Parts: sequence; structure tokens; C-alpha cells
Amino acid sequence: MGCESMTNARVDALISRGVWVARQAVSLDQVNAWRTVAEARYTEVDAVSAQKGPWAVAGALGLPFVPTASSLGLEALGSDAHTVERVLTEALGSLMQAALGAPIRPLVESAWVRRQFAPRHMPRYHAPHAWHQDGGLGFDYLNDPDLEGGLLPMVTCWCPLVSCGEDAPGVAYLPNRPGALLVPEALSMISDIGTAPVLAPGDVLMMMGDLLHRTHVTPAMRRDRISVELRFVPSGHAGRRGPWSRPTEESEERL
Ligand SMILES: O=C(O)CCC(=O)C(=O)O
Ligand SMILES: [Fe+2]
Repeated sequence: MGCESMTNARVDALISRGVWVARQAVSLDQVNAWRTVAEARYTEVDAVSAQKGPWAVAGALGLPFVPTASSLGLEALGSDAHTVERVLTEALGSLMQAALGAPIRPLVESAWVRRQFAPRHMPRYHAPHAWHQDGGLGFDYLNDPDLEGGLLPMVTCWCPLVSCGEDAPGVAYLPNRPGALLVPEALSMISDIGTAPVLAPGDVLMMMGDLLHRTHVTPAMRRDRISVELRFVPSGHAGRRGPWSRPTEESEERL
């Protein structure tokens, strides 16, 4: 397949199925550098957590930390947080732009390092992510009836820093595009187990904002997984703030 038709195949898949696995989009050296920093940060997280409990981590490290999902703000990677942004934009920016039909920008205030555990290591307070749509970030599910208008135009780049999907938790998705947000009751009734790709470090799972996905974890898994994720929206779009979004310069100005 020629280079151009390959690109078209990716755009078509992302637009029609809402998902594309960009194999080896990031170099292994680069991913290993991110992993080394992320592992060091999680060593700090675990030390604080062992001493003072998981709810003390954010204050002690001065970083966003969600104990129920072991999620750390991407800024935990220091200057490497900018590298994530640059590398993903360089490698996949044109594909995301084609899928969203507009120039793009990263949603840096909602960017994460995630850790998911093999069941045998799972801390008491921790849970895998249930079925959801990333385009529902910050949507008021209780009071806003506009499930179609409420969907953010978005592409998530989900990057495992270790191999996953088989022996370590990955992500499962339902390959179609609802085109709107689903109410929480509908999400909780999904019985399909979905498609869970086996991913290697360097692979990037790209998901449109309406794609249904969740953590894929099975009782047999033995290894834990660390991943980074960055979402992209059209550059002209204001995005939306979720409960864990960090202040941006703009939102600070408004305070
Ligand atoms: O890392 C995972 O297991 C899933 C994370 C995810 O989908 C999300 O937080 O949006
Ligand atoms: Fe997600």
C-alpha cells in the first residue's frame, strides 16, 4: 500500500469506527524515557501512600492525583510532559486534524499518567475505568439533556508505556460511533466485552470522543500497566473542564 493510501485508510478507520491503533508511532527510546520518569514518580506516590494513605499523595507531591484510579497529572513527567505533546502532535497530528476536520490543540489541563493494576495487586480503594466516552469530559449528565450537543469533538491518544492487553490491563472498546453521549444508565447496561487490542510500547490507541471504552482487565493478568494519555480538540474549541482539570492561564485570568 502506498504512503498516501495508508494515510487514507487510517483516516477512514478513525472516522468510521472511531478507533485506530497507530502501531509504533513513538520510538521505543522515547517511550522508555517516559516510563523511567513515570515509574520514579509512582515510587514516590507509593511511599507517601504507604505512610499517610492515598488521599495525602496530591498534597505531598504537589501534583494532581486521583487515588481511585492511581492517575497522576501528566505534569508529573516534568519537561517530558511537553515531549509527549510534541511527539504525538508530530507523529499523529495530521491524522487527528483530518479526523476532526480542523487544526488541533492538546487539552493539557486534562492530560494523565495512568496506572492500572493486575487484580492480584489492586489496592482496596482502586477501580478500573468503567465504560465511558472521553467526549463526555465535564458534561453535566444530571442536568443537561443535550447528549448530542454535549459531545466534545475530540481524539484521545492513549499510549501504553509497557506491553499490555494480555498479561497487563489494556483498554477495550466498542468499534462504532454512537455520535452522541450515552446516559450513565445505558453505559452501566453494556454487556459486550468489547475488543481489547494487545499493545506494545510505542503503539498509540487513538479514540474519537464518542467511542465507548473501558479498562480491560482479567483475573489472569499478572503485571501492572502505566500509560500516558493526551486528548486533542479543534484549536478553535474551548474544550470543557472536568472535575480533575487543572487551571489554565485563561481560567486563572477569569478568577
Ligand atoms: O487507562 C485506562 O485503563 C483507561 C483510561 C481512560 O479511558 C480514561 O481515563 O479516559
Ligand atoms: Fe477514556
